[in-house]
Amino acid sequence: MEKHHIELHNEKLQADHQRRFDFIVSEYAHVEEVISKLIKFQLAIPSWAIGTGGTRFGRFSIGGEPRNLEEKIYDIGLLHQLNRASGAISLHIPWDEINNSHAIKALAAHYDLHFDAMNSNTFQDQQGQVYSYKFGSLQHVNKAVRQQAIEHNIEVIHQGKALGSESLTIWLADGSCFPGQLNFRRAFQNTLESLQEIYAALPDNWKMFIEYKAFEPNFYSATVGDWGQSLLYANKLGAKAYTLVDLGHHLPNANIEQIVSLLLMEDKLGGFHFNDSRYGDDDLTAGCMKPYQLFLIFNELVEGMDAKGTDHATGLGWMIDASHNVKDPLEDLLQSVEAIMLAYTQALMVDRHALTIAQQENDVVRCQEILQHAFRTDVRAIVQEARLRKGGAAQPLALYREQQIRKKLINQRGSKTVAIGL
Ligand SMILES: [Mn+2]
Repeated sequence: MEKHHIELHNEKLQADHQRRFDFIVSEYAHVEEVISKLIKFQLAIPSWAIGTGGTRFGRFSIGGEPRNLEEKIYDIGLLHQLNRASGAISLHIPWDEINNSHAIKALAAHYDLHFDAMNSNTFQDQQGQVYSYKFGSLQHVNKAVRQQAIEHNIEVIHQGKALGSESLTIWLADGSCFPGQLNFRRAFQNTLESLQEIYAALPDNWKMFIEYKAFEPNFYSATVGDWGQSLLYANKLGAKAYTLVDLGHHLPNANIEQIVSLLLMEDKLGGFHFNDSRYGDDDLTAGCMKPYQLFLIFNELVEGMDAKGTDHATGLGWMIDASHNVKDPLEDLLQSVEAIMLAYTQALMVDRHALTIAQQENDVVRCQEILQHAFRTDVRAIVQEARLRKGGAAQPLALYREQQIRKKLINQRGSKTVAIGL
């Protein structure tokens, strides 16, 4: 998008914004401090989120979807230009085909994007693959299958190194569908041994993220099924291994904010996947169902990171992991980023000193008042001000629609394109 479109859009909305921003500044003393943190905070967009997702029942293309990695980078660059908070891309191998890593790296840099965690895939069989992952990959009873999955992960590290990525996320579909199918202990030990071989290939400055998920595609046991199992692997592997929390990967009503707090205490929270859900791994837009939970999670993230002196922007890997069937994926991502920035801002505005005193005094009512006061504060003008100072659009979604971006993408790429991925 040309710069003057953003400038014109911002000029039109400036007076209205200034009035709302001045009001919040008059109410809160620390707005500038909050803005300086928002300016640095960036979310990674996964390459698979910019096409329409599907379900096992079908997929409905919106048209104009990216046909290759270059077009995915272009789309994420556009998001970043609009909100200046989507400055990273997370690739998935083999869904993303990297033919020339030098050129890909240069293209991303042109859009001010860097490469976040690399994602491996041993949950599907690829064409020409020797062994099948039908009964698992890193856990498999046959060492040859495990070896194939180990080598794939090491190959993903090599590809990531060439792009300047510094982390590998491993999510396994491994587990069992029926009682008796697996020896749980042997499956764990096989998985651990396989992870150890991958860990040995990690460069010194890299992190390994072990993502857990309670169920699906296996429905009886998952070999990395919860944060306890992930933490067991991470502790046994070493200092470069961390647990990754995906909001949709828990059993219903799990207290995710408590999980986050304890993982931070143990220096073992490595990364985060944002999405929202009502039932399971629904992969809906962040904050669309349970915005209060998102705020409570951010409240623990901020409290836990500050207790350790962790830099909010760089201490953890922040990524959106959502993909569904019915919205324009770029509009959906603009909504997710906005929801995350709002929850983060509200968490930054919690009166932490007052909360500590109220906790010490067992003043339960006051504790709730303090949290809900922050949650009920309209912080949209603060997020908008941070975005404007970074050169973004006052209202990214409104400008995206004004400029009829989807229509232009369909004209360029066609109405029947389907992005590679799920
Ligand atoms: Mn995930």
